[in-house]
Amino acid sequence: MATERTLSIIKPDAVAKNAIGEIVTRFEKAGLKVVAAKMLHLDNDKAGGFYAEHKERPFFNDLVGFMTSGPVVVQVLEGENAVATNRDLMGATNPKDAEPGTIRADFAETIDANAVHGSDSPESAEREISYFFSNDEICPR
Ligand code: RTP
Ligand code: MG
Repeated sequence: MATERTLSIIKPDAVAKNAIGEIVTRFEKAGLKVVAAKMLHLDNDKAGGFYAEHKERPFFNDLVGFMTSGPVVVQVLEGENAVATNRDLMGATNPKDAEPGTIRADFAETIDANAVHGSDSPESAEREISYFFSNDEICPR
């Protein structure tokens, strides 16, 4: 299996809960390495552009409002099967449906404020990584 990269965002609710470290620990314990990281306070254009695929959905404005409500931590995670590994660690979109022990089950209460984002395919990962990081901001190790 080839090494893969995925984009993770620790969302404003989890940052506000002071859970950055606990969430990163889960990535590291699962064998994912942080190869790029930055903290940002997204504006409407940056958050809306990131979630452009959901532009026509009824929840789009709430999603952008939430993602701009406070700082986020954006990271590139690298490892075997990184996209699927991260999605498994995250749990279902709605924390009420998330398996016990997943990040969303443990740190989130609602579908709107659900603690983390993770790329949903290797193709999305490539696009999302370049949306936030230039090549010289990524440090393979
Ligand atoms: P994400 O992109 O943030 O990792 O979440 P996801 O793949 O699990 O879910 P996605 O379908 O991409 O939706 C993006 C975010 O929009 C909000 N959402 N609300 N009210 C709703 O029915 C609804 N559906 C999605 C969630 O906050 C979700 O994380
Ligand atoms: Mg998604």
